[in-house]
Order: sequence, then C-alpha cells, then structure tokens
Amino acid sequence: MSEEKKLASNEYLKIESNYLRGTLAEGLANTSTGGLTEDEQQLLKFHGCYQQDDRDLRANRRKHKLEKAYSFLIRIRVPGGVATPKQWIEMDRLSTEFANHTIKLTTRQAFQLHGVIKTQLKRTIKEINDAAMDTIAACGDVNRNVMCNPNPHQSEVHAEVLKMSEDLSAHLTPRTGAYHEIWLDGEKVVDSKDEEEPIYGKTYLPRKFKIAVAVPPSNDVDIHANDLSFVAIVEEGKLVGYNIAVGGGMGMTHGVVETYPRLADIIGFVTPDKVLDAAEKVVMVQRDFGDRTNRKHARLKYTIDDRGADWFTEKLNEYLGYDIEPARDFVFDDNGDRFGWVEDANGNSHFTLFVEGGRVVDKDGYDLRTGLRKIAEIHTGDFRLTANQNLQIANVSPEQRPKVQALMDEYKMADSVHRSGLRLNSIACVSLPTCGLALAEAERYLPTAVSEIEEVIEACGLRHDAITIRMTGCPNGCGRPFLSEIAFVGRAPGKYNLYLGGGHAGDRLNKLYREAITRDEIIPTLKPLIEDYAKNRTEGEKFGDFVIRAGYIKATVNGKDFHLNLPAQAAL
Ligand code: SRM
Ligand code: SF4
Repeated sequence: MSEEKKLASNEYLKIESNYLRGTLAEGLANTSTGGLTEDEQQLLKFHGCYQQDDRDLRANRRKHKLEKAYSFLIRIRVPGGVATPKQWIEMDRLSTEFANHTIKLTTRQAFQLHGVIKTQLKRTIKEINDAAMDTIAACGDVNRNVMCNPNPHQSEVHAEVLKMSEDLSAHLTPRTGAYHEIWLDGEKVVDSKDEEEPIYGKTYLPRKFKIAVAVPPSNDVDIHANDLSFVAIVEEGKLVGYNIAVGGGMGMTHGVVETYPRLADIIGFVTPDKVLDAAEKVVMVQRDFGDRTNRKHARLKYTIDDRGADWFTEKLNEYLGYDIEPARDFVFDDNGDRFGWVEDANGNSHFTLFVEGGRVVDKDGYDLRTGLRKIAEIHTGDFRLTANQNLQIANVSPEQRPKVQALMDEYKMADSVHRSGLRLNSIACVSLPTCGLALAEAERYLPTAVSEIEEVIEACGLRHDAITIRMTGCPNGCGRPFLSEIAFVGRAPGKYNLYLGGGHAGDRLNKLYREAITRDEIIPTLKPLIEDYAKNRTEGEKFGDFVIRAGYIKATVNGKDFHLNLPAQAAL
C-alpha cells in the first residue's frame, strides 16, 4: 500500500488508546447521557459491545427533542458454539434482567443481548464473565468468535476439531489488561509499557478478522465468508490435517464497485500440530500488509486481490519458515444444518432445532425461550449454536432423551423441524430496529416473505426441497446472503436487490437478478422461475444451479465475469 496515504482515523485512535482503554471508563461513568463519544464507541467494539438506538423510536424522540433511545448490544463469544446448560440459564436470566427478553443466536455461533442500558453494561458484562463466558474481541479489529462445525456425532474427529477451534480462539485473544480493568475491576497495569500484544501489536489489525473450521461434507460455517478457514481432512477415519482457505468475505457497499464479496482461495494444507502457527502467521501477514488507510478496503480479501494469492502463500511460508503442503481433496455437500435427532456411536443423541432468525423469544403462543430454559434445567449434555442461527441440544443421554423429548413436545419445539426445506434453510440478519446500518427490514420480514414464497413452493411440490434463502437489511452481508441460492439485500425501506444462483454448498457467489424490487414484486418475480425449476430440473439439480443452466443468470456478461455490484442482469 502507498505509504503517503493518510492512515484511517481508527488507526490513530488505536495507537492513542493505551491498548484499548481510551476514555472508556470515564465515558461509562458519565450519567449525563445514555451514550458514549464516537471514539469510545469505536473502542467499545473491541470489548464486545456496540452502542445502538431503537430506530422504531427515533422520529418520535426527535420530535420531542429527546436524546436517541440509546442502548447497547453485547456479543458473547462462544468458541465453536458450545455452551453448557448452566451458561444457557445465565444467558436466559441476563436477557430478562438487563436486555430485551430475547437471546439472539448469531450467524457466527455467538450469543447477543440487545437493549442493555449504559448504567447496566458493566454489571451485565461482569455477570457474563462470572458464567465463564466473555465478550472481549467479539467485535473490533481483531480475530472474532472462531466458528466450528458443531456436530458431535462423528465423535472423535469432531472433538479434536472443536478443541483446535478453542485453542485457536484462546491463542488469538488480545492480551491487553484493559478488559479486566474496565469491566471486572481488575488491577490497573501501572505502566502500559509493560504490556504487550505479541501477535497484534499496538494497532491491532487493519479491520475485523474471522476464522472458521469446517468438517466436510458440511460447509455449515461458510468458509467462503471468512478471512481464514481450516477445512478438516479426514483420511481412513483419522484427522490428518487441514486445508487452509484465505480471503473470503461478504461486505460491500451498493454502487461502489471497489467493494465486493469474495470467495476464499484454498492455498494449501498443514498437519494439526501446525495449525496455531499457521493461523498466527496469516494474521501477522494481514497485520503487516493490510490496508490501514481505507477501512472499506482493509479486509484480507483486498490484501489478497491487490497482491495475488501466490504472493500471499509465499509471504505466509516466509513468516512460517517452512512451506505449507499442497491442498488435499475434499467435497462439500451443503452449507445448511441437519435437523432433528441424530444418534452417535456412544448412544448419545443430538437434536438440531430450527430457530427462526436465531431469535430465542416467547412470542405468538410459541414459548421457545421458556421451553429451552426448562430443558437447560434438566439437561446433562450441552448446547451447540450453529452457524445458521439454529440450536443443537447435544449429547443427550439415552435416559434423558424421553424427558427432553417431552419438554420439546410440551413447548411445540419438535414441530420446528417439519417446516419447508426453504424455511429450514433461511437466514435473516438482525437489521431493524437495532442495527444502525440497516436500510430495510430483514429478521422481522423474512418469515412473512418465506410464507408467501412457500405457497408457490407447495403448489409446485417442492416442500421438501432444500433451497437456501437469505435476507439482510443492507449489503454488509451479516446473513452471508451472497452465498445463498436466493438472496434479498436491503436497498431502501421496503426495497431489496434480488440475487440468484449461489451454490447450494456455499461455494459459488450468487448474482444480481433484479434491483430494488418492492415486497409486492417478490412473488411475480420468483414464481415463474420456481415453476420452471419444478418442471424442468434434472435429477438432483439444485435451484442455484438450475437458474444458471436455464439462463436466468449468466455465468458471464459481455465476456466478463458478472460483477455483483453492476446493474441488474435484466438491465444489460
Ligand atoms: Fe455483521 C456490522 C450483526 C455476522 C459483516 N453486524 C454489524 C453490526 C454490528 C452493525 C454495526 O456495525 O453497527 C450488526 C449489529 C446488528 C444488531 O443489532 O445485532 C451486525 N453480524 C451481525 C450478526 C448479529 C447478524 C446475525 O443476525 O446473526 C452476526 C454476528 C456474528 C458474530 O457473532 O460475531 C454478524 N457480519 C456477520 C457476517 C457473517 C459471518 O461473519 O459469517 C458478516 C459477513 C462476513 C464478512 O465479515 O465479510 C458480517 N457486519 C458485517 C459488516 C461488513 C464487513 C465488511 O467487511 O465490509 C459490518 C459493517 C462493518 O464492519 O463496517 C457488520
Ligand atoms: Fe445490520 Fe446490514 Fe448486518 Fe443486517 S447486514 S445486521 S442490516 S449491518
């Protein structure tokens, strides 16, 4: 990157923050406002929180000249998505006492609490830590929650892979004492010169950094949306190592062609003993070569596109001091979850439950939150958050299974897995009313949109066909929309860009099919394609593949690969 360019303002903030302290403690103590300063908000992210305001209330509060209805989102890291029943009960309690009575299961296997007010923030974070969970590095320019395929039924391999994800998470957690000082009343570091961030350094990373670990044939963690992924290679039932994938990512800005989603490159293979070293060095290469002048061009995907995947691999080898091996073969089948009961070789059972939009709430006669709390109170296994915002009640012993089943029946949870293949494969990001970046509804609207599309699907006899559908309120891509077969990406209130043709295994980006369509235009636009698919698909052909073969989406336009940011296909 050009040295003459001015660094992004966040870079100065990080340098001057004294390892992420800044004036956060003072800002939290200031009771004259429910919010924090802009700089404090930026630093707060490294501690796992975002300042937000209820957007449903904005206009009214403005009219009455009131400060925005500020509250905070707390993101709780759950490496590999595994939580104990005790931790679940604590999340449930904290969500009632301090948040908006819901628990949000995120697309990165973490918990979120929304609506925590400033004066309760410290106490909530302290109590989260008391439950042996934390929020440090859940957000900010550091490595985030490490994702891992949660299925424990291939017991040995999964146990090894999960352990590796937890080790990775611990290895890449910032070392700063600021978190303990600010939230847990830890002892103050007398001289911050004594402090060190051996991996990150004083300015941490140029931008957020994300890691996932996949166990083929499942790509449930969507490796192509991550800066770095490890794909487990299992030969003759044994884990022999991992392929390394780098440079995936989703976020883009409408109309700005320099920003785009990107699939990761698979650059090689390492044995399990080298994983931590490889991850650390990938992070360090990005630390040293990522663009610190422009935050919209600062993710690893742009470092790799600017310099090439071969350059990146060479640099990685140089940092490692040895060459990574050539990548090994693997196949992904899909990026969804497998619902219902699965039994493992040890006789334990695991139930994957569909949680619409990842929102655990008692609503409209479906008391999901209460039901899960009741299960947590008797459960002797664990809970596993999936990367698709669903929940696995895992490691249920044969003796416990009838009791868990009875509670699932009582609270109507077992029915959740009998929804259509479309709904079971849906993801919606949070969007309104809490997300400050939302341009249109997502979590609150996708269930209705799916119900309408389901009518067409049912009439065509496709109820049991798995079709991935994702909706986000803006193009930042929190629901990984660009990797689904059908995607709606918010443009403006009530308007969405429609993307089609993503790979069913999350291995091909979709393409823009129609721009800024209204809710009323969704069915007339999709219906003919779904009917055509039902009549003319070949054996086993997926919807995402069909729309390309049938010519609705072209692989190239005017001889060039179709760009996700160009005007809609139909307009060309
Ligand atoms: Fe995200 C920003 C929610 C997964 C890309 N994301 C946000 C913020 C914090 C908005 C903000 O900055 O003010 C959203 C908070 C909304 C709210 O009220 O909760 C938000 N992101 C989410 C979650 C909760 C969506 C969900 O419904 O589950 C997910 C939390 C994951 C976690 O536990 O850590 C979430 N975000 C993702 C993913 C998917 C993934 O990582 O697998 C992506 C796309 C992958 C990627 O990073 O490329 C994603 N979020 C973004 C971006 C765009 C980043 C970029 O490179 O351009 C932003 C905006 C930004 O960073 O400037 C963003
Ligand atoms: Fe907010 Fe956009 Fe992310 Fe949805 S995709 S949560 S609207 S930032």
